Amino acid sequence: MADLILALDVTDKERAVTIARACAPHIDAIKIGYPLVLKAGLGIAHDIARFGLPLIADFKVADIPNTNRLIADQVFAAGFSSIICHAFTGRDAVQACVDSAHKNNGECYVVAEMSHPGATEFFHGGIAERLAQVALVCGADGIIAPATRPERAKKLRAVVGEKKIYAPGVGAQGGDLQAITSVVDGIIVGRAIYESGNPAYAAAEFSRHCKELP
Ligand code: NUP
Repeated sequence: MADLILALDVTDKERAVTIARACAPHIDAIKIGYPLVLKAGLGIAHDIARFGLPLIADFKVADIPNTNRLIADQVFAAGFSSIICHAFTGRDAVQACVDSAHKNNGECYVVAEMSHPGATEFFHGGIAERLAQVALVCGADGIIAPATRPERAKKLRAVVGEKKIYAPGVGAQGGDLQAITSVVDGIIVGRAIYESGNPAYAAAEFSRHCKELP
């Protein structure tokens, strides 16, 4: 049993709203990031938030603490409920995001390991585990771990215990839904939903699998 989070990376505003509306009954949260916000503006957050789902800002924030705080404050003022940040910047920088999130009754998720093939270049060899530790020490609400490597998500589960793990990489990136769903708290799916001929149907199918599995 895992949540289904739609990664809404379409860049056309009207299309984004149409897909969000159609998928809303079948999903648990919507994640938007640079592709949509850079095209449609930050105000898109309000347009999407009206569907009543938690809205995750995937800006992978990675700056000095003061700038992280300024970014995070804008994200929450715009109507987002969560923010994703990087942790290689160090504890103080992550803490700034976590503090802004909690001050705004929101959540902060820390990237522990990314899902693409090149992520093994720097995230392996103990680094992802250390980044997950930073998430714990800073009181973050959870981490991002790769659906493309369920065995790595399991290793990171051992580090973060009951903190939430959200996993992107199912569908277009080749991750196996069955293998990851029992390990994490939510799967993040983009193209396999929004590029399908029928996004609402695709979302409903992913959701059915997410909720069926133990
Ligand atoms: O490690 C990560 N991998 C990843 O794909 C961390 C992410 N935040 N993402 C995001 O998840 C990525 O930017 C995209 O928004 C979504 C996956 O989309 P798709 O591959 O299902 O289309």
